[in-house]
Amino acid sequence: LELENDLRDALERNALRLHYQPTIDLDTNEVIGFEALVRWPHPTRGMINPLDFIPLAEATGLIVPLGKWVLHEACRQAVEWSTEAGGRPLKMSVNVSVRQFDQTDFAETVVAVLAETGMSADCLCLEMTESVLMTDTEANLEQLVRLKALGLTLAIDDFGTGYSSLAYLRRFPIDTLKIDRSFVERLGGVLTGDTALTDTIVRLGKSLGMATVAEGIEEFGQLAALREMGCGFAQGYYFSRPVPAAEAGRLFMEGA
Ligand code: G
Ligand code: G
Ligand code: MN
Ligand code: NA
Repeated sequence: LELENDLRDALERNALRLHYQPTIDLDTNEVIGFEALVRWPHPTRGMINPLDFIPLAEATGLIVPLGKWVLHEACRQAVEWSTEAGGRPLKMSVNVSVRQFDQTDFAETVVAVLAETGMSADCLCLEMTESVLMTDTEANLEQLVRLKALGLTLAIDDFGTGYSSLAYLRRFPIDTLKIDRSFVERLGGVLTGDTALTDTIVRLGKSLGMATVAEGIEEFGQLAALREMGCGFAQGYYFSRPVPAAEAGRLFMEGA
């Protein structure tokens, strides 16, 4: 309860921060954008990892205002960097919880944030886990269709770790598969199947006309294997950890 009050307080005092991890285009090797990842610098407990407060925020409903803050700040920052770079487009990815999708006015919230920040819809990607697709309700589908109609990119995060069937992939207007890092991790492995699963996901994405983003690349060998497979985009410590805004801005200006 104390942590819940602290989090509420941090949100009200604008004390949360975003870190940004670059997304690399594997064709050009350029930084084309970032994934925004929330951080909580706690006054006495130090930096609290999202894994230690997102579940609390979800359980208490705080994720709704918190998620809106993240969306707003990420869009505001994207517009600022893009403007500083002479209008070079920047793709910003934001993680969205099921609890946020469950809000009937979620699409309106997104529209409002785009208007407030001047962010172009086609520069924003919303990442959701397969759990959103597993909640196979009409309301959910309608929500995704409305978001898609705004011109946003919709991505499935941690793809391959949930239970979404291929049928769901056709039913929902998904643009991008983010290949979970557990698959990427095994790319250096020697066991049969270590590369086959990743290869299959990349092919699946291609055949459905979806972009593929590999997560968690840490070694050159993994990068080389993914390039060979034709994976389009990449993130991971090999390129950069999630970094504070000032550093991310420099990475974007340098382009690499
Ligand atoms: O940033 P890593 O640094 O530790 O993130 C851990 C987990 O927290 C990831 O699964 C990531 O998707 C999630 N996460 C990070 N930022 C956000 C956010 O703003 N909203 C939601 N819903 N999840 C987030
Ligand atoms: O679930 P999601 O993909 O949003 O989670 C992003 C999480 O993955 C963040 O915690 C981020 O710090 C972490 N991450 C990003 N790149 C790497 C990597 O190369 N290796 C590892 N181990 N974690 C990574
Ligand atoms: Mn993510
Ligand atoms: Na992920």
